[in-house]
Amino acid sequence: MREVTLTILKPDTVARRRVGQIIARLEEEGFEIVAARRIKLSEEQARAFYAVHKEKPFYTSLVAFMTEGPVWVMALARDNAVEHLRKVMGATDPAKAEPGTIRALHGTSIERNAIHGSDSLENARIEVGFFFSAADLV
Ligand code: 3AN
Repeated sequence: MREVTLTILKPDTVARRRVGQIIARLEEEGFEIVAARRIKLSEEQARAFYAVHKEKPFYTSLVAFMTEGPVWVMALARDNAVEHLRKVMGATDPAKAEPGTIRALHGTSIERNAIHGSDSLENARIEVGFFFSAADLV
């Protein structure tokens, strides 16, 4: 089934000029970029986006990292998009991610792990809606 999921190319990816390489990989994997925007998350946006983690010890640091510089937010379409993106991203900790995955290739720590991907279809709908309106998804 064709699904739309949300990815964020995180501040580490933008700062290290890895955006092009990662977009090329996503297109090779069959994703269509149906919306994309470069933004700098406000602290309020980052806190809201990661609200599920607000009790975690890494929450404050995560919000600081996600707001330290610009990111690319993108809506990606493909069959089975949610699960396939998670597979291509690899595990949260780049040191434990399968070789060849985006996090293994481009992540540098469990926090600075290059890319975000929605973890369920329900969350994908919420997260795409966080950044894009229906009219943006062309
Ligand atoms: P994923 O992004 O693989 O779904 P989550 O949802 O558990 O992982 O975590 C959200 C983000 O929080 C991660 N992408 C990473 O940047 C950061 N994070 C997760 N676990 C840790 C941790 N133990 N220490 C620091 N940062 C973490």
